[in-house]
Amino acid sequence: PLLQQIRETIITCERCPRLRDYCRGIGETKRRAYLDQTYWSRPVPGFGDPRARILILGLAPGAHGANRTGRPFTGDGSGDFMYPVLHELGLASKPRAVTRDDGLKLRHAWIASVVRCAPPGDKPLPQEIRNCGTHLAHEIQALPRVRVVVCLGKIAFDGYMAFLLQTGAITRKSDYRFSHGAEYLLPNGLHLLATYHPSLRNTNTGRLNRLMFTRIFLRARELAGL
Ligand code: DU
Repeated sequence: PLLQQIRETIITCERCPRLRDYCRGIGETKRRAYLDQTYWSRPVPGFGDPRARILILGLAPGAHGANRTGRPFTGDGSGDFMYPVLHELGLASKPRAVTRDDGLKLRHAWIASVVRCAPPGDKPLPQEIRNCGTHLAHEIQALPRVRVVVCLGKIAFDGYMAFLLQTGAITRKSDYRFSHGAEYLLPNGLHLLATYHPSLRNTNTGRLNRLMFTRIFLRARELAGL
């Protein structure tokens, strides 16, 4: 009920006019392969297991991924890389995420992003990250069992650091530096893990391969006591 309420609040959010205009615009022009589809084009709530111990945090919805389907990492190359790994480790019920009603379920995990609207050039403004922080705060408050946060990519990591600073959970961002495999224990007891982002730009070039990504989630499971 609480998570359902938060979901509604996120979906109907209009706090960032620039992002709302941009997302609606994407849904009007579309990508050729998806011309027959109605894009979600609204802010994207997190999804997963309400008892999640692992929070997986991206930066923002993909323009033709989550902004199209309405569920994080669903229907784009990043999700096609990530979900098979989550499935292999028992964190997802299926290896593929296609639509928001494909029946996929997460176990022990919740997937969300620092910003809930697709931003132009994948670059949200600092004010937009601050605006969106309340949505993340609400979801985290409603997920009391989370012990580990996995940040997908440097921009998500920096965004989460900005969020932690804003909420007073940390006092200095400079104590936390992004690198693939970086691991921190936050003052509030949460473990923080960083990985390269599973975007095609990283996975097609071999900067991030499946084994590297799998190892991050093996560690997340371990830190979560799973
Ligand atoms: O049917 P429901 O329990 O209200 O789930 C709603 C939503 O959450 C659906 O997208 C499945 C997902 N979910 C999940 O991924 N893992 C769970 O353990 C429970 C629900």
